[in-house]
Formats: sequence, structure tokens, C-alpha cells
Amino acid sequence: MRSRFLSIIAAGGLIVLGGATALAQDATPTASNLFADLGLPELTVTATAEGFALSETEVEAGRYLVTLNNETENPDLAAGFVRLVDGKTLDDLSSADELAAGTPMTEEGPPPEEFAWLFEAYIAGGVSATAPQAVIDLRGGDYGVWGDDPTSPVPATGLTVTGDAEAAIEGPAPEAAATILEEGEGGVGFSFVVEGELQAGPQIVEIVNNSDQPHFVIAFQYPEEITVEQAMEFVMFDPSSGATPGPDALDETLFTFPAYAPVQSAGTTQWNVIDLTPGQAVLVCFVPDPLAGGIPHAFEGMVSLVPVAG
Ligand SMILES: [Cu+2]
Repeated sequence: MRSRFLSIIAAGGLIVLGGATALAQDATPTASNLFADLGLPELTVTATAEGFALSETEVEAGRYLVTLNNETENPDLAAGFVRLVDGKTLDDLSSADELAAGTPMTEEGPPPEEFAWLFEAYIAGGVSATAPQAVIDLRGGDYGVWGDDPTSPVPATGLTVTGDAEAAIEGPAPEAAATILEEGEGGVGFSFVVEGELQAGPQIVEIVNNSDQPHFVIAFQYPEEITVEQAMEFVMFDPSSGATPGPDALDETLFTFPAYAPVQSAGTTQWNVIDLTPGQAVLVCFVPDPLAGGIPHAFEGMVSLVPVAG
């Protein structure tokens, strides 16, 4: 099973858990720092052809303003913060070591069991080429900053966070234009619920994972008004099925992918600056649900068409 959307996205690389940003548009928001007034400690992730470099390698647990300095040509780059669990190392957060050893990569990628641990790990979210600033909560532990996909060829980089591993992080909460709630339960279904209204231009969105599995958020936009049925057809359509797209099918070449918020685990909140144009946005998540045969969350309801105020 493979939707047209998934095929388009996967054309830029393997997609297993995240990293589904292969068609993110080139424009990077150049908004001034919308988080400046919060006085949060800062972390900078610099991405180069060699991988990620962090401004600090050890920090205290807390709420951080993270900024991506993308020195690669990759418009789809993402950098997320995953806390390692016992027995897992940075090598488990990318395919860099396998690629270096000459292991051939298949389109399907490694078996899902290899990534099951990520569904139980603390994943704080992060930044991307299209959404290069975010506020995230780092609890104590050893983290890997990864390419938001366990099959990414980009090696993960370590970050030690000292302090309590379990305590919820306290700190000033950024004022968001809208809140995206991630709802639902594995094996039953997931959805996005948007509170407030998305705006045109750079804005802070709060993303709250109220469910029991990790999620990411891709926002895509179409230049004309569309219906939720058209959005669903576009996301679900499987070109390999031999089926003919319906008469109202959308033109895939007209889509833009203005924002990507990296994977975050259940119970977490991240605040991301995203930059939209007026009209509508479609929010989608393609994390696979292991309790539903590995189908993407989008196929379980995690597709939402929302207005973007002009
Ligand atoms: Cu999801």
C-alpha cells in the first residue's frame, strides 16, 4: 500500500518513521526571532554534509530555543532530539554505519521491529529546513540529534542532558497563533485538532501530542481552494494500484510543502515557527502505526484541512 503522496515524499529518500520532507519548498523563513522575549537558553544545530554539530554537547534539563543553521543544500533537512534508551546507541538513529559498511539499502528499509523502541522513547521534536526555530523540552538523559528518520544517511550526534529524567519541564510558554493537538490511540486511529487559527506568514504553532504514539506534522498547501475529499484522495491515492485518479484529483505539481515539524513522542509539546500563505493548509502525519499493520497515521485519520487566515 502506497499513496501517491507517500511515493512523492519517498522519492527523496527512505521513509520509516519520519524524515518525510523530501518536497519541502526551498524558501526558508527569515522571520526575526519570535521567541526572543522568552529568555530561554539556546542551542544551535549546524547541519553540514558531514552531519550535525551542536553549539553545546552537554546542557542541563530544561526548555530550549533551538535554531537550525542549515549549511547543506538539502531543503528537506530535519534535526530532532531523541533520548536513547538502554542498549541503544547513536548508530541506532541512522543508517550511516550500515551505509559505511556497504550494507545495501532496500526501498522498504530495515524491518519495523528494529525501530519499535522509538515508540517508547522520549522524543522532544526539533527543527527543519522549513521550520528552523523551535522551543523544545529536554529532560535528563543521553540524546541523539538525528535526521528524523532511523534510516537517514546522516549520522546522529550526541547530546548529554544532565538532571531529572522524568520530571516535566517548567518554563515560559511561547504565545502561539494556534495549537495543533495530536489525538487518538494506536490501533484505533489518530487525528489533528487545531485550536485557534493558523495565520499567513511566520508564526508560532504549539504542537501537543496527547496520544500514545509519536507524530510529526507536514503542512502542505495548494494554490486553489480544495475540499477535504480532494486532500484525502491525494494523500491516499496509490499510483501502483493501476487506478485512475478521479476527475477532481489535484495536480501534485502545484503543491508546496511549507512546514515540517519533526517527530515528537506521546506527552510532549513543541513550539515551532512555521510560515504559511493565506488559504488552506493540509496537515498530515505518516508515522506508521505498529498496532494497525504498520499503515501510516494518515490512513487512520491523521489528515486535516484547515483554513489559513490572510
Ligand atoms: Cu502520527
